[in-house]
This record gives sequence, C-alpha cells and structure tokens, in this order.
Amino acid sequence: MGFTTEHVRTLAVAGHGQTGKTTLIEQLLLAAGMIQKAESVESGKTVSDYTPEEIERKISIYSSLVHLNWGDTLINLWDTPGSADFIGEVICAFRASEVALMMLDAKAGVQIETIKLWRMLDRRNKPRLLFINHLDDDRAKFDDSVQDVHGQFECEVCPVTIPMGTGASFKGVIDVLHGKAYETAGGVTKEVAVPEAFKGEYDRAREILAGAAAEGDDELLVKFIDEAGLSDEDIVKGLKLAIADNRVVPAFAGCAATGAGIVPLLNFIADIVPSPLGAIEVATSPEGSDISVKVDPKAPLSALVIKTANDQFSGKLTFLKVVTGSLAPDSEIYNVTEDKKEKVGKLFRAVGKKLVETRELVAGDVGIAAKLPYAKTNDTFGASADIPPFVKLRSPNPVYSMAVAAKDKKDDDKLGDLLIRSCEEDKTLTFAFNGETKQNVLSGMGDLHINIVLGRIATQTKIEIVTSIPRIAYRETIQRKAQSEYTHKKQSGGHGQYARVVLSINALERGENYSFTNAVFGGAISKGYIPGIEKGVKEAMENGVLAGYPVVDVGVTVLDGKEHPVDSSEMAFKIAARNAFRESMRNAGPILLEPIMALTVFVDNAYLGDIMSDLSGRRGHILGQETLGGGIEEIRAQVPHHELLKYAIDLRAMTSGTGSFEMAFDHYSPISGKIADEVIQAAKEFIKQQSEDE
Ligand SMILES: Nc1nc2c(ncn2[C@@H]2O[C@H](COP(=O)(O)OP(=O)(O)O)[C@@H](O)[C@H]2O)c(=O)[nH]1
Ligand SMILES: [Mg+2]
Repeated sequence: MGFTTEHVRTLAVAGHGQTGKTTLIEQLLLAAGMIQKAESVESGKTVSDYTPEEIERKISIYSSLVHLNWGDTLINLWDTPGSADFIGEVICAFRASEVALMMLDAKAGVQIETIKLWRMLDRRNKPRLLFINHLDDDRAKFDDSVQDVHGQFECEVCPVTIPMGTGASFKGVIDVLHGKAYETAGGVTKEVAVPEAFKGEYDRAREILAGAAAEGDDELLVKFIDEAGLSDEDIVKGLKLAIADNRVVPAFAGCAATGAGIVPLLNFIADIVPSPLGAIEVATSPEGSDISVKVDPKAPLSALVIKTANDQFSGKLTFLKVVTGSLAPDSEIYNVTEDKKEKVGKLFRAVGKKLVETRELVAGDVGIAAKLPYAKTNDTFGASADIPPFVKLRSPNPVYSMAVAAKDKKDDDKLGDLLIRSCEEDKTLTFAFNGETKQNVLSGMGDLHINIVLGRIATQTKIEIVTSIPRIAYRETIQRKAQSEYTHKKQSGGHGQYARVVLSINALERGENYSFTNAVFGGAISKGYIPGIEKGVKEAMENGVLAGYPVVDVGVTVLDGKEHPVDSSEMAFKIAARNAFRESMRNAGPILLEPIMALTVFVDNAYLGDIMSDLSGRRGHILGQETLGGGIEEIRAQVPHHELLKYAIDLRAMTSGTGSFEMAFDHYSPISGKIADEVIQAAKEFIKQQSEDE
C-alpha cells in the first residue's frame, strides 16, 4: 500500500534504560494489530530486542525499526537503546525521525541519560513528546515527573493525558484533548466517560493544554482569553504549530506493561504530530556550502543511509530515509558518496526482524533495502550523480579503547577486515593502527560496546581475540634553550660524505608543535641543503631522546654549518641535522608530556563525594560542579588519560551502573618524578621487545 508523505510519521522512542521503551513498542504494535500478543523483555521474545546479544542481556543494544498503521497513518518507530554505550544507534534513529518520544519512569523522573539525550535533541532542535511510564508503581509520581522535566529543561510541558490514580489504584488515563477516559484492566482497554472524581483534575489540565495551544497564535490567544477556553479543533490547530516549532512538550501518562495510555497516544501521533513534509535535511553544495533540502515527494529521488546492519538470514540490510522523490523496488540509483551505481531489489518495512515487502518508499518514509553492495552509514543516494550529498553525522568522542590482536597471527588480517566492516556500520566505533604504540586499537562508547563488537566477531568466526589496555600516546618536549653542532664525515676512499650543522632549539608554547628557521649567514650552507636539514630534524623529532615518543613544541633554528664542494649531499646534511637535534635535546631539559582529557561525569547526588575523591586520586583537576534536576550532579574535570583507561568500568562499579561520562582530548601536560620514570622504563622495555620480535 502506498502512503503519501502527509500520512507518514517517524518517531524515535528514547530514554534512560529500563524506562519501558521496548515494552511500549510491543503495546503499540498490539494495539494496531501488528502482533497478536505483547511479549515481555524478560521472555526474550519482544519484536524489537531480537538479536542474540539483546536476548542474552535483556536490554536493547541496536535501534530497531517497526511500523504500524493507525487509521490511514503509517507510523514508523525506532526502539533505541538506553545505555550510553550504544548512543551511536540513538543518533541514527534521531536522524531518521522528525520527533522523539522520550520515555520517563514516573518513579525516577529525570535520569542521567534523559539529560544527555534531551541535550542532544536540543542541539538538533527536534520536537519531542514525553511518555511518563510505570504509573502502576506505588512510587510513581506523575505531576512531579512533569515538573521535573519542566524545571530541568526549562521547557513548557503540558499533559495531553493524565492518570486516573497511581500505583495499585491506577485505572487508566484521561484524554484531556477529547474529554474521554480509557480504563485498562486485564490487558483490555475500554473507553468510558470521565469519572466524576477526576473532573477537577481534568478541567485544570484542559485549561493548561488550551493555554499552551493558544500561545503561538494571536487569533487563538484572543479566543482563549475572550471565550475562556478553546474548542478541540482549535487546540489541535494550536498544538500542531507549537510542536512543529518545538515550543511545547506534550506529555502522556501510561503503563507500558498493561497497555494503558496507548490509544490516545496513537491518536495524537496520527492527528497532531507533524508529518515529514517540509522537514529539512542539510546537504553540501558543489561549492562546499550548506544547503537546506526540504522533504518533498515531487523532487527527484534523494535518500540517506541511516545505518547498515548484517542480518543472519537476509544478509546486508540498508536502513534508509527517503528525503525527496520516491524509491521503487527493482530500480537503479546512484550512491553519490561512494560514486557507484546501486541496484535496488526488493524494498521492505520492518517489524523488528520480520521484513514486510513494500512497493514504494515515499519522501519522508524510512525502510530497508537488502543486499546493496556499496551502501554505508551516512551515504547519500540520488536519482543521478549530481544530487548534493547530505552532511555526515558527527559522532561523539570515544570513551573506551582496547588494543586488539588475534591470538593466532594468521587471523590478524581477517580480524582487521571484520573490525573495519564493523566501523562502517557503527560510526561510534573506530579501529586504527597506532604507529606510535604499534597497536591495533578499537575505540568506542564503553566496555560493553567494545565487548559486544568483539564478542559477535568471536562467535561468528571462532577467531580467538586477545585484548589489552592500550598504550598511551605520550609526547616529549624540552624546557630550555640549547645549542649543539654535529659533523657527519665519511671521507675514507671513494665518494665521501660531509656535512656540518650548528643548530639551536628552544621551547615553544604548548600546542605550537614545531617551527623551523634558517638563520645561516653568509652562505655557509647552500640553500639547496636546507630542506635536507629540515628532514633530518623532523626525523629526529619522531622519536625523542627520553622514551622514543614524538617530540613536540620545539622551535629549531639552523645557525651555521659547513659544506664540502664534492662530498656534501642532502643525505649527509640530513644525518648531521638529526644528530645535532638529538644532541641539543639531551641538553635542553627534556621532559615527558602526558595527554590530559576533558572529562564530564554525571552521577546521582549520593555518589558525589565518592566520585570527587576518586577523581583526585586519579590526579584530576576539578573545573566545576553543577547540580542538575532530579538529584543529578554534573562534574567537569581534567584528568590524565592514563588514569581513565578503565574509567567506564570503574565508574559503573562506583555508582551501581548509574553513572555516565563523556571525555575528549584536551591538552598535553608535563610529568616528572616517579610517574615519568615508570613511563620511560615501560617504553624501554617495549622498544626492546619490539626489536626482539623483528
Ligand atoms: N510495572 C511496570 N513494569 C514495566 C513498565 N514498563 C516496562 N516495565 C518493565 O520494566 C523493565 C524494562 O522495560 P524495557 O521495555 O526493557 O525498558 P527499556 O530499557 O526502556 O526498553 C521490564 O522488566 C519491563 O517489563 C510499566 O509501565 N510498569
Ligand atoms: Mg529497550
């Protein structure tokens, strides 16, 4: 069945882990008749947690796509993981969706990942709905949860549905917009009149909703004030504008375990949530500037690869969003990013792992193409090669790394290929050979993330993988000025070699890296040999004199020298310069520099003291601390990278799994004494080991 763009809705269901996202999706599918029975996450049989990794761990790891029909509306939903380890999957789902449906646990209110995800949505200015779940729990607090979100994010939150009781007395929800109540018992929901006992609450909620709807529209505002209220139609009209402009966050009450609150949510999505029509994707013009591309079914085809995945049964799956035009099965399209033609075979919609063939994906819709050979996450497809490519998503900085190798050396290449393929699917994963430390390093969003990637490869291929904590990329620099000279001379028999270089080195500001000045006076060295000298200096700077780490923040000035009319060469000057540099460095107070990371930690207030003292034990420098809503603390600090290699694991242990952090390289800072001695000793052993291996 074909859908027009106006009839499509795409939402990403997101929120802190355990808030009930996967369970909610079961109920939404059940209500729409897509499945016959809602399964629990514990049973391992839910539609959206279907991979072996998810079933084993009972959490969502990948963003899975489902769709359902509600009246004549097609609703696409992404079930996203709540753990920060899998944020890459959430980012993909956000990109594919016009709106996010944020899940909140009514007994916990705003939680750490709620804050991080909300900030991400703010940066994208993405409208969102709020589903306040777990209202059957005795500790559930609906109004407090609304206030929590309002206070934390300084946004207008207006309930569209409100609960009838909470905990054991929770009966269902009242649809404030249509003045109806929905009672849920024994898995069955029936529509009833608003009970007398809730009339007062209903009236108050209706007033708030009407006020929110009136706000952005002068005509509605006049009506609201003059007529002391708005009609259902006027509220719908006002809310549509308010949501599209991201001015209001409509909130819903419910219980995903029983399906309470589902029907009014689906009605709202179909009637009021904006369709993709006119939504904007940013692309890059041939001149390199940003251009806005509006979702438009009438323009020629363009589409965006949201992500790719490898399915056990169907092979490679490409999840894509059509931005303009429409995509038909058995067509030929152009992969603009890879500069290749792609043959599209069948097209599908998904219900988790189940794929349903579709005849068309219209602008704004999301779906799946199977077995496209070239497609990679972030690629752009077009009707022709001249379609401007969409901008690539930026991925967050990795927070956890592992050095990896195959136990059996002959598997190393295969392991490398598989990891490179994983990085193409998952943009928060990087795999690279670090020439400095001579290690293959896999980096990602946490130890769980890395272990799942490696675990999947190990089970699928039987390659035994050895992991270790990666070596740190230290640097070396100098503390003072020094000068030295070196004469390279080999003049016994045949064509000789001769070069003499006098140079001085001085310390530069941190981060300035390198400068090279030729101050040779009166032609003591011909101009033609200067590049050879610079090459020699640069070579010497690749391995410092302390522990063989790259040398940074040094200014080099060539002062004088001498050449021989026959025996001098670029090579001879390079060798002389290299030695002169090393000699100077030894005399210039060489020191080690270690990388310092900018760290942001989010923890519940109860752990603040522990985290602070732990950070000082890690030689951390606290920059600031802020109390956020919901009893959450945000701590910003600078901490040596060396002290953070296992922070993902340690923070989890210290906070019973609730803490979360982000980090990025900040600067290099000197180390001395025992800490430096250990680094130097370890580097010497490593270099010795390397030469023995060769
Ligand atoms: N009592 C109750 N349990 C719920 C509710 N929603 C989800 N759960 C349970 O909470 C746990 C986490 O749910 P899940 O859907 O996996 O959360 P997700 O991590 O957000 O996807 C599971 O044990 C669910 O059965 C609810 O509204 N009430
Ligand atoms: Mg889940």
